[in-house]
Formats: sequence, C-alpha cells, structure tokens
Amino acid sequence: MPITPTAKIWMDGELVDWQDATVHVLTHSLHYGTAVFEGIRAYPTAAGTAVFRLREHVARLLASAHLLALDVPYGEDELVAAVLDTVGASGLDACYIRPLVYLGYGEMGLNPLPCEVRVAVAVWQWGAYLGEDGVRNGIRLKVSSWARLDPRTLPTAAKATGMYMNSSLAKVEAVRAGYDEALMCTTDGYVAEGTGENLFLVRRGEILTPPSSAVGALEGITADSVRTIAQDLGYEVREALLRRSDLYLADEAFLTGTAAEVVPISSVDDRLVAGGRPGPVTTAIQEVYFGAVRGEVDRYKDWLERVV
Ligand code: PPE
Repeated sequence: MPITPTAKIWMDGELVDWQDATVHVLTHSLHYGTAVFEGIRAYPTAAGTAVFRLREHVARLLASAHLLALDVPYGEDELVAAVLDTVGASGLDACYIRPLVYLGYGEMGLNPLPCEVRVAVAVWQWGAYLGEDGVRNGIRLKVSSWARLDPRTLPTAAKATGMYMNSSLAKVEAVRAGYDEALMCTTDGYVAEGTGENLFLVRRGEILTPPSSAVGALEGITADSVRTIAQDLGYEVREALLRRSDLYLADEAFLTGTAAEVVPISSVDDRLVAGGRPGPVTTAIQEVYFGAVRGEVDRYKDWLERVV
C-alpha cells in the first residue's frame, strides 16, 4: 500500500511540510544502513488520540542509538514531545509513527563518528500490516532459509535499519513462495522471530516464546504487553528455546508487533496450526490487546499517552 502523505514531518527540531522532508542522495545512512528507528502506533480512545507505550519506544530508540554509537542530540522528553507534536499536526486519530535517527550528508566512509546525527519523525495511516484477513483468520507462515542475524555479528537488540536486510530477504522469499510471512531461526536452528514480529506459541495451556537475547530477536514492546495481558488472564508465560518442530506441534501460535499487532498463525510450512483457525488463547489475548490500545481496559490505561 502506498504511503498517503500527512501534513507535517518533524525534522531536527521543527515541523516541516511533508514534501520538504528530504535528504541528499549522499546521506551516510542511505549508503551504510547506519540508522536506528522505531515503529509506534497511535489509536483513537474515548479521551482522544493516544500513543501506545510511547516512553518505552523512545527509550528503545535511544538504546538502539547507543548500541550504534550514535549521539542523539535530543533527550527522551524532547523526542516524546516531537512524536506528540507530529501526531497532533496530522489531525489523524489513528496512525503509525516512524522516528528515525540517521547520519546526514557531510562525510563518506565507514567511520560514522564525524557525521552529523539527524532525527526525523513521520506519521501516516497504516492499516493491518499482515492484512485484515490475517488479523481475523490467521496468516500462513514459512520458515525461512535465511537465518536470523547472529548477535555476535550485529547488535540484534538494536532496531537498526541496516539489519533489516535480513528481514527483507526472508520476507521476499516467503512472499514469492505464496506465504504471508517468514519465520527466521538462528544459525543453530532455534526459532527466533518473524521479519517484523515476535512469536508466541501455546502448548498444553502454557504460552512459550523464545528468549530474545539468546536467539537475536528484538525485544518487542508488543510482546511485553502481550505477556502482561496473558498473565493477567491467568496464563503461564515462559521463555523457551524452540525448534521448528515445536511450531508444527503447537496448539496455537501467533505473532506480535506494533505494525502487525496480534496476528494468529493458521499454518507453518503448510501444516495447519489449531486446525487452521485462530485458537481460544490467541483470540482472548487479541481481544484484550485491541481493547487496551483503545483505552478500553482500565488496568492498562498507563500504556497510553494522550495527544493534546
Ligand atoms: N522483531 C522485529 C524484527 C521487528 O522489526 C519488530 C517490530 C518486532 C520484533 C516487534 O517489536 P514491537 O513493535 O516493539 O512489538 N517491527 C516494526 C517495523 C515493521 C516494519 O515493517 O517497518 C513495527 O512493528 O513497527
């Protein structure tokens, strides 16, 4: 789906018109993938538009920058304000928010240290990442032949642009083969994550998810929310190293991510999961999640930051 422009993009401290938010073709990050970013969502609530877990996303953005030795010229509060201002200027009651910290035009070469660190925040409407049908009925997942990046080759805890080449390769392979999404495993064959989502499975009433640090998966903020929701619903959630066969034998499985939200997996490598229909645990968690992001669940109200 092509991006629909919104009014303003925040660039280095000011809101500029959408079409003026441009960079030079010799921008450092365009050549070497030396940038970090976030994906955040704002939702309509009874009290107005609100951003979901904004502080946690901004904190992760700064942590990603730290891992890449990028010195961000703004603090957490300024970045929070930048996001709220950009969402406010858009007039949208629901949107996807993309903060980006990158190295600008000025120097070339692999040493990023002399480059100017620049920051942008854009917002636009982004519907169901894996399709409305995927959210309702589940998606077809394919285990990728591309292994997830090894944490010894790149800091996988960073949400860094260059690292998404790994996800893109896996995504292209899966889409061309007729699947909705790819699942990457570690070089040792343990289940890591989707191209832009964390993975959970349900087995004998227990919920299992791979340990992010061990498998090189991003520590998802949606995953963290889902873990809390699942525990509050009375489910046991445990981290476990999982094999491909654990996916085939799961009672239920689902993906989580800001863009994707909570999406049931209907099959893995053409083997039906939960008979190919969203299972009861997945559906229960999905329902609370969609309520929480819209401010309909009192105990999770603190997860929302109002746009004024
Ligand atoms: N793993 C990866 C590799 C990943 O990119 C994401 C988010 C997650 C897990 C889930 O993290 P969280 O959003 O904090 O729950 N992927 C973002 C980018 C997607 C894109 O296509 O761009 C997102 O969901 O915004």
